Amino acid sequence: MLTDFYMMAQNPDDDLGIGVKLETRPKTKRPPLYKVLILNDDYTPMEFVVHVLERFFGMTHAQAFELMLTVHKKGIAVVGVFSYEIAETKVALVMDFAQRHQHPLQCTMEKE
Ligand code: TYC
Repeated sequence: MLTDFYMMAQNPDDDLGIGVKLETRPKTKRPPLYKVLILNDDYTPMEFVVHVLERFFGMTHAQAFELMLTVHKKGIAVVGVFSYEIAETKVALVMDFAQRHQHPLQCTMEKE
């Protein structure tokens, strides 16, 4: 919703067709959002994925179990939408946690 006002010369004879743009308010763009996705694999235990979703994405056990099953069946799912910094941190935390437990679970992010 942009509203720009143009002030033209007062005397129509002086009007050279050059408008002076007056900003009504500063332009502020909302920062882009990023989807955090979790991918299926054949080896990570289902309970581990459920635990990850509870621990890092604040889901209840029921929500986490349902989303884990969605990923298991469909291959991929969005687990949340965040600012760049939060998404990056969540991905790093999940990847580190999975690696430390020697599971091949993959977590990634993409611009919305
Ligand atoms: N497919 C895994 C299994 O059968 C479970 C799983 C679900 C793994 C979701 C990763 O993101 C995942 N043990």
